[in-house]
Amino acid sequence: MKFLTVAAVAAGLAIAGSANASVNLVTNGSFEDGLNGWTLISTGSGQGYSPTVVITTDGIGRGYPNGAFGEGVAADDAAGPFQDNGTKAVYFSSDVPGESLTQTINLSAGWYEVGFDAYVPQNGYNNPNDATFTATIGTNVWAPVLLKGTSIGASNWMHYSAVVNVADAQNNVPTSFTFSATGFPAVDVLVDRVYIAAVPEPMTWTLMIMGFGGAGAALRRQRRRLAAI
Ligand SMILES: [Ca+2]
Ligand SMILES: [Ca+2]
Repeated sequence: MKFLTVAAVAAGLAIAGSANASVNLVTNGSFEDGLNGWTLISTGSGQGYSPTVVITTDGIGRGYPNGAFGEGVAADDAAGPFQDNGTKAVYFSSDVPGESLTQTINLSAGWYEVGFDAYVPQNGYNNPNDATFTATIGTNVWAPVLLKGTSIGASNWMHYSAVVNVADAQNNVPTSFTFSATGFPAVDVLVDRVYIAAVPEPMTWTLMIMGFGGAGAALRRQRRRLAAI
């Protein structure tokens, strides 16, 4: 049937041309299965320490550890690949550095797009100190994202991504995403839609190696004004 032939060709082009249609190598990057697939490592304790948890992002306010200290958090609506359409996200709120999520991923030599979405709740945004979120793939360390010092703002899902080259074939490369507080108390952050996907080698644009770029500024929702909790 001619119709089916045309449809197959179109699907092939989409896969070749966009990370959006390739495979997410991260297990449970949507956090819809809680922390399954991830190893959580905490390096802090004491006053201001709160364990990283997975909470529901359905807009309904709940107290920690089931919610973001009373603020209803909307589901991740940032633009970008691998939309999960779910209602779970991981929540980092400790004021004591740091908390990291790690999993090992088989990577062959080549180019990869890595990304995640972040959301700073109003209560966390009102905390006086900044915090960072960053990623490492094997020996590659990305410039940390400042959660309060950038345009992410409060109560807004923002997409971050970068393109990275893995020079040598690596098996079971540890891939880590790390939240670090820079003071007490520090900004909180929710993270969702973590992905790593193979992409074609960049040819003509300035490489963004080891540097995140916010890509959702033009698309972000108008900030909601919520009363401080
Ligand atoms: Ca999710
Ligand atoms: Ca905090």
